[in-house]
Amino acid sequence: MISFRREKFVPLGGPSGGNGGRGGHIILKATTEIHTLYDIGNKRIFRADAGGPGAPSLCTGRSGQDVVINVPVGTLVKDLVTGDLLADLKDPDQTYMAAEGGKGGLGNAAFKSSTNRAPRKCGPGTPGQSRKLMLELKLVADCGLVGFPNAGKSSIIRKLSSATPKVADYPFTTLKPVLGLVSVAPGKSFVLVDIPGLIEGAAEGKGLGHQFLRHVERSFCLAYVLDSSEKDPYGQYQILRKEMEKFHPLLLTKPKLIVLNKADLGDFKLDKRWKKEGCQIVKTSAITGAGLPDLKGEIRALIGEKGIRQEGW
Ligand SMILES: Nc1nc2c(ncn2[C@@H]2O[C@H](COP(=O)(O)OP(=O)(O)OP(=O)(O)O)[C@@H](O)[C@H]2O)c(=O)[nH]1
Ligand SMILES: [Mg+2]
Repeated sequence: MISFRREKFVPLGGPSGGNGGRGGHIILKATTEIHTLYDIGNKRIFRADAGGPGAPSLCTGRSGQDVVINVPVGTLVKDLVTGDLLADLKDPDQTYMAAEGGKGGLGNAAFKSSTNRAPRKCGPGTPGQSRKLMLELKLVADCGLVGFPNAGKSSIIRKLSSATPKVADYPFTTLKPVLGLVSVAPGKSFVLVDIPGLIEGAAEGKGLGHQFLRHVERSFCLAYVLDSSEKDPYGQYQILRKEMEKFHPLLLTKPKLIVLNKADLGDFKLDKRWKKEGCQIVKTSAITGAGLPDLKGEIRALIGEKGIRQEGW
């Protein structure tokens, strides 16, 4: 704004044009209230308001309203063009400045100097930032349930937590990951994640592929859920491990637990190879509930007291 103070009894009042306000920022904020990026996917362009113009009497323009985009905890922010990782929003309430609003221009009062006491110029504001970002969600759970389709992963998470993923007797019932909060003591809990089933060749795109494994990448430990009524659960376990290794070898180094589910379908002899490999085994039945308290206890022990979350997470 270019303006001059004009007032009775104040001759040569001097410049009084205020600066413009800054443009609104676009801010990403991690929240525990949502668990998917679906809503954000529907709206692809986010725009914040421009700042207001400066006004006479040294009034600065109003700032543009910031746009805060809520994203689930565990969202990675990447540059769409280069693919560089810009931020990892893994803590609740963590924020990332996705695009900064432009600065307001200077009013003529800002140009006042001892040699130019009546400047008739003002400065332009700067344009706001515009960026193309890619958001990727990697859920943050303490323990991931992995296994072949139909092994009973969803049935187990239903029994242990209040999550209610669909359970059915056909493969690939679960199509997207489901989080479940398992309480272990008053005010204390851990988070389980149920991901779609894996099959041999998932790394090459068979079944639902293996991209869901990224959701267990950050899990502290893994529970391999196997159908104990199948011919060779140990062989299945080896196949699973191979597929997981193809996704990321570090997955194999996570603390683990073997869950032989569907124990109600008959007594089975435990394969000696489990013992040889030193695998920790829990027999469960998601139908009768047998072994589930043990499973909960074992997962809790794997995670350790430090990893157990206080309520309010
Ligand atoms: N008898 C018996 N049946 C079970 C048990 N656990 C699960 N089932 C049944 O097995 C079928 C598959 O269970 P789900 O929980 O959907 O299996 P899932 O591993 O989540 O399968 P996907 O989502 O397809 O990967 C359902 O018909 C369940 O009722 C169990 O302990 N005993
Ligand atoms: Mg399932």
